[in-house]
Amino acid sequence: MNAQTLTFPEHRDARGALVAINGNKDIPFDIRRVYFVYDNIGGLRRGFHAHKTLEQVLVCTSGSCDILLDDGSKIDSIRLNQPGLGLYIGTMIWHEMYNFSPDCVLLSLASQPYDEADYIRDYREFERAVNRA
Ligand code: T46
Repeated sequence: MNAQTLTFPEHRDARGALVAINGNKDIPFDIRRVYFVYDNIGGLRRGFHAHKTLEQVLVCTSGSCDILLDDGSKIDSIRLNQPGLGLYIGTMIWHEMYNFSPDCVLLSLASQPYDEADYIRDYREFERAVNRA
């Protein structure tokens, strides 16, 4: 599957903790956009799409959530629950985010600016595209 977990070192001292994520070093692309989702309603899911060209790394900087990953032939689920744990999601991976804790802040480091044309939001269209590949 074109997705994998990544770990980032935590710099902890008497003041607290710090995690640094360097584009093209700790993650396999240059970071061109950052966004985050928060105030999520625990029972509701987000996502329900795949990206044609966008690569992303998701990190729960606070709280936790689960990410469903589907490449058209295999389904996986990853729990993000530490600021030093990232999830790389490459192209053509259907993903859904769910089980948000009330304090969850889900950060995305993205390889491209926002472009709605890069989204496949219809699951049938996604299946057709990956089965053609
Ligand atoms: C993804 C998952 C993990 C913008 O205006 N700019 C942006 O950069 C983004 C990401 C979104 N938006 C607008 C578009 C919608 O009106 O924010 C609204 C919510 O976006 P969406 O419904 O796509 O949110 P999610 O949580 O379903 O998906 C987001 C990202 O869009 C997506 O790329 O992979 O998080």
